[in-house]
Amino acid sequence: RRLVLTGLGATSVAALAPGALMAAPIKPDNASALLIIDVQNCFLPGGSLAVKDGDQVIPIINGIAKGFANVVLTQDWHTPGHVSFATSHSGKKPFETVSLPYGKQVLWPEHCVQGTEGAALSKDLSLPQAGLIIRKGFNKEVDSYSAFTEADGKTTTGLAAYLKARKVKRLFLAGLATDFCVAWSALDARKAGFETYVIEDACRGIDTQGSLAKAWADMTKAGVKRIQSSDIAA
Ligand code: VGL
Ligand code: ZN
Repeated sequence: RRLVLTGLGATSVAALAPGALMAAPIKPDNASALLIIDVQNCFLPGGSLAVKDGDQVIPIINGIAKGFANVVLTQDWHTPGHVSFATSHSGKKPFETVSLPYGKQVLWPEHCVQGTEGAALSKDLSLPQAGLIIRKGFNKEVDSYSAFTEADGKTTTGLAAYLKARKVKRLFLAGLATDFCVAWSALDARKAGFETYVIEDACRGIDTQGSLAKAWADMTKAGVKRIQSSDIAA
């Protein structure tokens, strides 16, 4: 037997109840956590590694966070002379790459140096319930885009164990930058077994040498769910 589906024309779609074709909103529960990546002055307009429109994520993040009991933030936290800085490699300019023992490293302008104003979290974030701030990239010879594992692929920050101890199963990510610290954190969240959502409009990317498209392709392949802040129940 054949099942024949008749097409729904534009008129009949419009006649459906409002919202009938929309997925149910996602409601954060006690097993959900919001992970806010690197909303620090260096990545905001005027900062040394400013992400275009990076400040636009702040009101979106503040809004979403109201629905989450569990909130964790990260802070990029480099030593002076960090290996990820172009100034640490003679003859190299920002956005060029070098080969390091753990692989290819993009070189950046100096940013998020420990204890500086540039490394501070934005004062416009409103996340009073946040329970943990995880610092990363403090090993001078190893970068750490990911909130979970340093770029050597093995040194853990302890974040997965913390979240598991707190019975978190679902992670929602937002912040800066989509194609580096957000993407690497989301990929590691999948590796650690979390159901993982990246809230696209609550992130902004750097997009150097095709990095933004590649990041989304890698995340999609790894089962990361790409959502918008409007998909989360208010
Ligand atoms: C980041 C480049 C260098 C990020 C951190 O937060 O995405 N990007 N350090
Ligand atoms: Zn960094």
